[in-house]
Amino acid sequence: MKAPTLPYFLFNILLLIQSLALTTPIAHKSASCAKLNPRIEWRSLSEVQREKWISSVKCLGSIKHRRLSHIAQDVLLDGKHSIYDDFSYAHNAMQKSAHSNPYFLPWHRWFLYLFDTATREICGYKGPTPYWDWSQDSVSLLDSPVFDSSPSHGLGESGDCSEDRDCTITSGALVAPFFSLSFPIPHVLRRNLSLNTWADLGGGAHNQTIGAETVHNITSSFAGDFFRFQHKLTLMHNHIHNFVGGDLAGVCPKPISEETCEDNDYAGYTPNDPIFSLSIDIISGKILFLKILTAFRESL
Ligand SMILES: [Cu+2]
Repeated sequence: MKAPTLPYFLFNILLLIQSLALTTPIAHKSASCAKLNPRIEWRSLSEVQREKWISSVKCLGSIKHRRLSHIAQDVLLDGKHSIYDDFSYAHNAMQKSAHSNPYFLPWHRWFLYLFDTATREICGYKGPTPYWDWSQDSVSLLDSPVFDSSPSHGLGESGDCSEDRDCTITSGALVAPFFSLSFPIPHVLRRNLSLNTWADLGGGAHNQTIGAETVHNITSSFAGDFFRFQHKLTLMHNHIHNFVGGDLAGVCPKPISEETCEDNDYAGYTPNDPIFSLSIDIISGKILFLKILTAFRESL
């Protein structure tokens, strides 16, 4: 395990992403990349590969550091925050400026690149970069193999939402005390799988709104209108957050009231759930990102 040098620079790097994404000219290189990290859909990974990836995530969560070096007023943190927490912190800090606008795709792509790099350079992960193609599960989302209860290679099922349990997960490899989170307050991972209809997110239950047909409609129906395309794409991705619920939906841990959560802009700690990097990858990652951009460019 190497020294955790990345977190001290991570936040500033993420803040720079917006300007870099749109101001850096695209270099047209003909040379091919020296090394490509394959992206593999979660269900195509072996159990050993899943376990190794989850272990690298837990490794990032186990490395605590004293402070972020360049946060506002140079506030000292209490030494209980981990490298994993840094990613949630950075995402929340960028909640308003990297969402619902053209920065959404490039910023998240870069965010995932940094996260993937951290698993490799800090925690020695050497396997493929996993993603979750949720459109494959749209007919039966609750049965997705992503929600596996295995204590070694499973990401866990829905949480226990009975009174005072706050939808804490009780199965899989990410249960306490093996994985814990710091933002907005210390807590364990929470999930609340739900197929509720979210009319404001485009209508229909979650499992009806993230299928291949929706993906096709979004990529082919808004020729010449980037902003409507952007809007619909954002709505589709919101369905994944809200279907999984809990941390991935930006719901604050119970001791924090909904009002306080909203007033303090705590809703952006969604990378608290490692499913974040799997689910956002279909949008900003190689597969759907290229598919969407290609379809959109061709429609212009
Ligand atoms: Cu985001």
